[in-house]
Amino acid sequence: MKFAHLADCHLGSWRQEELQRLNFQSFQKVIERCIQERVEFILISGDLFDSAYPPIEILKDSFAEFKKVHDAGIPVYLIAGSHDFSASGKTFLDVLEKAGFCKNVEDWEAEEDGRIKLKPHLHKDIAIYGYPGRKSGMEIEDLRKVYLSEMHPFTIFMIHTTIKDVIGTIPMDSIEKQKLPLANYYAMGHIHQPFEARESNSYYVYPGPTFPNNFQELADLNYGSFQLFEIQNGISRTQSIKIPLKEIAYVEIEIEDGLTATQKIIAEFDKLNLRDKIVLLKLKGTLKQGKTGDIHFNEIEDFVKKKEVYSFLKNISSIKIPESDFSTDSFPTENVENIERRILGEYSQKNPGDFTKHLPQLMTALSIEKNEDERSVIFEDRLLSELKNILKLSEII
Ligand SMILES: [Mn+2]
Repeated sequence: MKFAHLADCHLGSWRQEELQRLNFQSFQKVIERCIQERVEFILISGDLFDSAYPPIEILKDSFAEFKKVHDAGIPVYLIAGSHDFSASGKTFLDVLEKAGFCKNVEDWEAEEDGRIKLKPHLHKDIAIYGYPGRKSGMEIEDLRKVYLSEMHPFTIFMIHTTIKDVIGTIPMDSIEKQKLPLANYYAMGHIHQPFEARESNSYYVYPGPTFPNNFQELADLNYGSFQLFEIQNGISRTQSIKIPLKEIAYVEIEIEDGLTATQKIIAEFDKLNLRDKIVLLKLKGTLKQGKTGDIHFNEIEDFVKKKEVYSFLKNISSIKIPESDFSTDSFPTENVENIERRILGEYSQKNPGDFTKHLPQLMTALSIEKNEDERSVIFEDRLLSELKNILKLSEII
């Protein structure tokens, strides 16, 4: 018995066209490899798409890949992640399932005593259970109440969440793996980093994203990956498979002067062979003179283009400016999500009440955009049903 486990494909996530393409190619390679390896089935542990309503182009290409898997006779079992989840329960994963290209294995029942009973999907004598991810780690509370309805010779539990072992000391919501119901293989997603642990008869696996999703992940992981699991003559083993596509050139430069930084960076790049590589420029240091605005990034971009780079990304978030010079046009050192979370936290403290707990979900729901070609009524319906769900209103005018 052999199966493949992937997660966090985030199809449609990159803004840069060439990285978007690479993200998809990496997914294609994974699918190709799964077919070559003649796996018995494929597990996708959430965040297949970067949003619940991916762009048409991405859908078109994704469906073509799922068709290949389908024609090869390989079933795909999946759950929604924190990105392709929607409170209304309507996502493109449903469309994929209706087309017969996958089976969403989330199946549960809330019981009167507050416990959540999961029901398996059976693949021969293998039981596959699944519980979806939620925005902002909201699935963690639920997972503490979850139990599996039946015992099977081999049990797989698909979840999109954070287990404590993987984050170490980082203060972040997580669940202890001992709190999860007993299974043989925990097919996990959400943490964008390959991770594998074995304890007696259980494997805990994060396969890592099928392609890195941002500057830092490109720097840390270089490539995408997925996991293969095999049992042969009673012996089980797992293997992380890397998908190398383009070489990464990570260049860290310390600058002190915004006015001369452009030349310094270009001189540094001039020494390197950057051809067909993904170039990651990380700037750090404290500016004693000039501003980050004085760095001519367009000049730098023109230069690396001449060196035929595949893609060029920069990160200036580690540059410090002396405090006296601090002005509002400086760059943000904190990401938007963190700022929002902090402001919401402060607001909730000043305004205690039941409503505030809905705010993070409401903000996410209200940030959805009308799709191109989507009729306004349908968009409104989609929006309202999300809101109704969050606020648990059965009637809304
Ligand atoms: Mn993810």
